Amino acid sequence: MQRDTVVFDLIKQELERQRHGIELIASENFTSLQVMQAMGGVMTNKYAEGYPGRRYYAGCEIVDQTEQLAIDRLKQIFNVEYANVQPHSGAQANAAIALAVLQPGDITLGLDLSMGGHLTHGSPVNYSGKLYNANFYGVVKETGLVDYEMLEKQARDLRPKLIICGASAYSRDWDYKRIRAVADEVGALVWADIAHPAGLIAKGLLNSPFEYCHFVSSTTHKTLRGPRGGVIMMGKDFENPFGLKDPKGNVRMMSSLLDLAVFPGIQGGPLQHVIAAKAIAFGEILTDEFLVYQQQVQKNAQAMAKAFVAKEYNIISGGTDNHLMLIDLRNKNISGKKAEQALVKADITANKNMVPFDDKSAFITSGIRFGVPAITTRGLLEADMQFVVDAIDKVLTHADDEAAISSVKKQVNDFMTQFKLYPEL
Ligand code: DSN
Repeated sequence: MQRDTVVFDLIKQELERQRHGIELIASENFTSLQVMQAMGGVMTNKYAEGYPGRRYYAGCEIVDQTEQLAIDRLKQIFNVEYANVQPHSGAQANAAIALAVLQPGDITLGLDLSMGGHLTHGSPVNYSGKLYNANFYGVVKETGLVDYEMLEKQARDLRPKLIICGASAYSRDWDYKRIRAVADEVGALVWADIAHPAGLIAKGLLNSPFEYCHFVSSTTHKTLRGPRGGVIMMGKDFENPFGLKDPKGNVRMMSSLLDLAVFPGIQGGPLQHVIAAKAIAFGEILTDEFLVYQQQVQKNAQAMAKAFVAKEYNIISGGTDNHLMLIDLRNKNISGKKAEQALVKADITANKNMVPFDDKSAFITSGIRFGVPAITTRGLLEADMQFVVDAIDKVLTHADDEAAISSVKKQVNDFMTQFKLYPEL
């Protein structure tokens, strides 16, 4: 077969884009070379429906070992009893939990998407809002912090079957204990989606949800810095309290119900090349080097937030505990959409984002979200955050000035040459 130079040229262009720019999308990161190599390896050829030791295909002896390694390492990272590493993405992990726990029409309670929540937590445009009776709590307008009183009131009024915590644009830690207390009071199960802060939780830098939340889902490619994918975990397995049944009508332990929900519930063949890459990434997470990385993520986020506040940018909640921050741009007279478009011209990549109580649509938005996991992997330190914030500020205050943006782009490209990315490629 002739080499497809068209596609490989585009892949090369994407590598150059990643090398030259400042990557601030909070959900992105750069995997290690060995994680990428595993994803491009021969395990992509293998069908392995089922789980290690109980597959529907022959020839799974080797992929059984990589999948078991991924499971064992993930359990060790978070000190948990149950892990499923097959979800193809965070959204798939979330769909499997919903399928295992909920019946159509059941009541759920999650953080509103417009307040920092996620599509899969009940948004009307997602299956989670179409199949289930989805309800929401928000954040307090004055503080930007999760409105736990509203959450408790909603829980008592609605008596949901499932309370969902976790967010994609929230810069503070969560009070899982408080959520579990009201869940126990109203007879609800609790699910934490830690897709964003998982790396910080893995290294003990944020509260752990496992003692208080029945289910925990995550992606593996954000702060965990692994391949694109999802996982489901439980601190402790349990016999489900609602008498939930498997497709044959048997009441089962939650671990069995979750496994069945992933396969055959919502997925077919697992991506064994990605699972091998997950196993490698989980091995990396177990090292002390990864602790130093996560500590730097937190330090960089705090340094960046401080530099923005000094320039009178309005960070929701006033700062950050984790790897990201959400900025309300209304006092800067620029929309999130225009800010995103101007920044990308200077090779600074970030995403527009609704802010709590936004008066603009999700396509325009009043806010922008910045995260530091990717630039921290590149090697940027606290002192470098001033350069990054100065560059962003110059672009946002000269958003219609092509010459000014082009001069920032040159500075950005020159600055990033000192931080090597995949020099082997
Ligand atoms: N979790 C979203 C993000 O934070 O970018 C993607 O689904």
